[in-house]
Amino acid sequence: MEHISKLFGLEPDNYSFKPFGSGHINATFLLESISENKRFVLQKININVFKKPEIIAKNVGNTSDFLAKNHPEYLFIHQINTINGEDLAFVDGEYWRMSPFIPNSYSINSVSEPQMAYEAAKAFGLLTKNLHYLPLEGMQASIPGFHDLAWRYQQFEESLINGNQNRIKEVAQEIEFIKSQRHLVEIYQNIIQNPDYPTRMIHHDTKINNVLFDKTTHKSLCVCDLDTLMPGKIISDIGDMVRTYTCEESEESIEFDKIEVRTEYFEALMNGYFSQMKSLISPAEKENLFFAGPFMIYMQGLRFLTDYLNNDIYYPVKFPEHNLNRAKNQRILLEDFLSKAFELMTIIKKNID
Ligand code: ADP
Ligand code: GN1
Ligand code: MG
Repeated sequence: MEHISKLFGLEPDNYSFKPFGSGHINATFLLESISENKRFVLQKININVFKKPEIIAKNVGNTSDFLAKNHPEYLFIHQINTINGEDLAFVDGEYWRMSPFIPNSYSINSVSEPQMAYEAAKAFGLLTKNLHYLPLEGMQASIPGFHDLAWRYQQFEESLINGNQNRIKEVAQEIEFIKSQRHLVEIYQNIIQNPDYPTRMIHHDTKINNVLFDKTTHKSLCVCDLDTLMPGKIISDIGDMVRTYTCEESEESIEFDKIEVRTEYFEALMNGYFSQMKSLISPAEKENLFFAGPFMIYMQGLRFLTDYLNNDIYYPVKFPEHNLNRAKNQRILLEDFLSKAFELMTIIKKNID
């Protein structure tokens, strides 16, 4: 830590370090000055997941420059360069990046008031709105195939062949559920193959703890966790909001009887998102908005189950059934979402017509 903070121009003796946040992928630390009111967020990039960290730095850097020029009032968490002018510090085979800590901010892991869903969705809508005219040339995928549902399904099928045979036998019901929803992969493929469906700069990880709220007003301040900011489809962002804002419980919960879609939260998130995006959404995007929720809930459940069958090689687990519980949680959420299809479609229509 001492060496890394020096690379970013900070005197280590003047700072305290502590682990921060509850993300699955990177290691995040808060650096707090002992004598001044200065704070920074330092992150070690998980290079098993992000094989080319320089792509993250380029995507975030280009976006930051575009926003500074075209939307200077917009709060975007920029990267702090090292004393050598690089956007990443490379130390002992690991990549580190640093950003300013947004003062007076906090994040949450589940949503307890519709207003929070509204605020968070508004923050992601504003980001997509401000990036509407961002040129995508030179932007690359920081994780190739990240939200490619067909590829994720293929990985699931591979885990059924090469995975833990005992686990495969024990969770036949969960496996059958994933197979029974295979048609979602086809809907996804139709979207991807539709030349009229736009590609935009998309956050790709809009879960609730990636929004920073103001401690005083409780309004959304900005979004964080920009590692997967890359070209993609709007269903990724809308879908992950549906997945994480509409349910009272987070994906970690085993209170399965509480896993359900709260329609008033769904409505609040649609209101928030379309308060920004209504005039910019294309006809092709409008047509497939209902699919966003099932797409992301299904993909997340499928990813958790695949990881369980592969002996937990991707998501950190605290006990053997952890990934299985997460997959069950997402299965129940998807079943509930689909059972409320009519009501949810009516809410979507109200927001875009
Ligand atoms: P992960 O990839 O591990 O999810 P995040 O970038 O989401 O990492 O950071 C973890 C948590 O740290 C976030 O949920 C948020 O609470 C907090 N955080 C991240 N960046 C900032 C920042 N610049 N200012 C304030 N809080 C931040
Ligand atoms: C991971 O890093 P974090 O915790 O924000 C994952 C997302 C999943 C999420 C599920 C790079 O996000 O895709 O939706 O866990 N990120 C990556 O909680 O795989
Ligand atoms: Mg995060």
